[in-house]
Amino acid sequence: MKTKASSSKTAPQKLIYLNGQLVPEKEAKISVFDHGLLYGDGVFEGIRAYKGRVFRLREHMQRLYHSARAITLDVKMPMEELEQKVLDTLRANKLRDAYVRLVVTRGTGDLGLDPRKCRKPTVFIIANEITLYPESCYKNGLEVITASTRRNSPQALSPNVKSLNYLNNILAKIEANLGGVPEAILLNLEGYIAECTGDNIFYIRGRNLYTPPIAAGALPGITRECVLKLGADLGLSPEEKLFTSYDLYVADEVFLTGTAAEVIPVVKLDSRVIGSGKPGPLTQKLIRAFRDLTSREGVPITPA
Ligand code: PXG
Repeated sequence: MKTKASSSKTAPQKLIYLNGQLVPEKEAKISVFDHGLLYGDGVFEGIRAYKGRVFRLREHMQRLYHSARAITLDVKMPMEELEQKVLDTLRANKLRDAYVRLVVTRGTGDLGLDPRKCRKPTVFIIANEITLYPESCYKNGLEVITASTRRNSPQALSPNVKSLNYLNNILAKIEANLGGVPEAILLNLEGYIAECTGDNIFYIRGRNLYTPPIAAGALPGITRECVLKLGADLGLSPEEKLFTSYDLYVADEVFLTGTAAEVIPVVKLDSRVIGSGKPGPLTQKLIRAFRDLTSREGVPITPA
């Protein structure tokens, strides 16, 4: 009989796309002089595949190329070609339901921070099985806290840029960990709600659906965009507006959105019960609508 250890030894190694080649995980190495590592100088995307289709692939690629353009990082590959590399990586790993991490760094340079020393970008793609929140979190909702760490100023770095600098988010995540909850809300410097460490935030009051504007310090989430549209389809009035903790405390329903979390209810914030203390009916409708969308739409991994 095979033991767990012996079967994992024989398990095939994951193939990583790295600078033009698919290489076994153990050989997928980058230089200690890579500015992605030395300075967080780079951009990334987190993408999902559902049942053999990549959800909103073009939107993720566009956000990546806009992020790169905004920091004058030349990917040196047309977007359509890199899009194919994402599909190639999924195919090579025989994955149909997956989480894809696509990273472009400034590349290898010297110890100074001048990006001109980095002559070509480092591009890698990891396609992995996805670890999700357990289904019980969707049924019962999450508890979250407000972090004391404030969101970086949008005037210092545009929230549109999904950069490799996640220390601001990680500091808030540490607060969530210390508080024993899975997510933390970040306020911006003015005290308005911005977003969570890896998710956007929404609340519902009556038939109104609110989320902070990008200028408040929120990433223009692709799930956020889908939910604004699905909310309107369900007869809600979606609106981007500035709001504070007060609005969440007295909301009917609160939920988070993100590629990993999808649409997930929040039932407790800073130890206060939100709404009925259970996932609200409209949030449940949005969860179903989003799941329906991900099962219907996407770029096939294997062309028909
Ligand atoms: N805000 C931030 C700061 C994010 O990083 C989102 C919102 C949601 O955006 P999308 O496009 O996914 O709907 C993200 C997404 C993780 C993880 O492990 C999540 C993200 C990035 C890195 C890791 O949950 N981000």
